[in-house]
Amino acid sequence: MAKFGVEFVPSEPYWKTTFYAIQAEKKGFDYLWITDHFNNRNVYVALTAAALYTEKIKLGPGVTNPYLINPVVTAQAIASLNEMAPGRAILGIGAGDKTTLKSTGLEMHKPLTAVKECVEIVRRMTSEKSVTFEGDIFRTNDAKFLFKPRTEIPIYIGAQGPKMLELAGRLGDGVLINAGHPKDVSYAVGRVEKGLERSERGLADVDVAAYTSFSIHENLEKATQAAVPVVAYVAAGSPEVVLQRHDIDPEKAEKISKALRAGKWGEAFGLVSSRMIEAFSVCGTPEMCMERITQLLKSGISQFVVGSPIGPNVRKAIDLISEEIIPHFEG
Ligand code: F42
Repeated sequence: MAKFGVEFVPSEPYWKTTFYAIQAEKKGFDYLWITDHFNNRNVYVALTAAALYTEKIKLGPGVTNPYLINPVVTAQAIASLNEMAPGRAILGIGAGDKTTLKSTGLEMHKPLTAVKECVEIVRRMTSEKSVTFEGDIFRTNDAKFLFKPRTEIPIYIGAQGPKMLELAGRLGDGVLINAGHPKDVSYAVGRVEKGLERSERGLADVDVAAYTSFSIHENLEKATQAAVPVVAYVAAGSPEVVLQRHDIDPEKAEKISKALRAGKWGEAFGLVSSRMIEAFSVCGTPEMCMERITQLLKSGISQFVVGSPIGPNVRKAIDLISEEIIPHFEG
């Protein structure tokens, strides 16, 4: 049985994200992920509001990073959330978005090491009385909480590059793969499996999530129009190897990137091709989305996350997913 997650970007007022969270829980979603970028609303405030108005959905940042937020503060925040929503907190950690980090003056120094040390510090802070840690990047000296955290908070690693995917397999309770095409997801699952070998675990021991750009509507054209802006950003930011995997001309992606940087939205969005939509989103009518999810499940995922934009109208899209998609994959 597939698990379903939903991702919200806290770019809208808190009451709206909370409303969507309540709706998602009622409509059968198992996981709620909120993205973390300093230039949007604060992720833990959004999660706290959602926690107060929900009862069973699991919820957490998808994903925070060790550069902007020190691991002990991440441990404190997630332990506090887990007190407010007992046993429901989940934690997504990744390297962080390069562009946003740059604008804060932070360098993404040794991302693999930073993520690995962050995972260890969070795990130890939420399970041990006092933590002394000597890492390459982080250190703690007899760090302890003055409250007792509930333990066992699952940690998911947000990963794209081959080494980070392996690290996720080696260390994570789960992995958030930022892709929605079977070619990318199969590749990623292969790397996760490599990491799993080193931890003497198998694929069934971790929750492998496809964290997708998703857009659903009964009318294909409307679903596609909603997906275009997100796909423009993904295409512009994709490494050449990924563009090649989908037969996308890197020059075209570079043109989109240039237009986005210049704020020429019309030009950028006009350059998005149907091949890019197919490669970088799960988009279309309920039947089309169902077919893609079936393929992704065959690639080895255990959780399917519907991410931004979700559809031309988020509330209606959540209804449509719960009526047409989730029941199809239950049981
Ligand atoms: N980023 C955010 O800032 N906010 C979000 O809400 C968010 C959500 C999200 C969800 C799922 C997901 O998969 C990613 C998400 N991201 C989000 C993006 C995430 O933070 C990363 O930017 C993204 O996953 C890309 O990182 P990556 O996993 O591809 O790792 C990068 C940094 C990388 O270069 N990886 C290489 C690899 O092969 O995996 C490793 C490079 C390497 O080996 N580095 C060495 C080391 O020790 O780290 C040393 C290099 C040196 O400095 O000498």
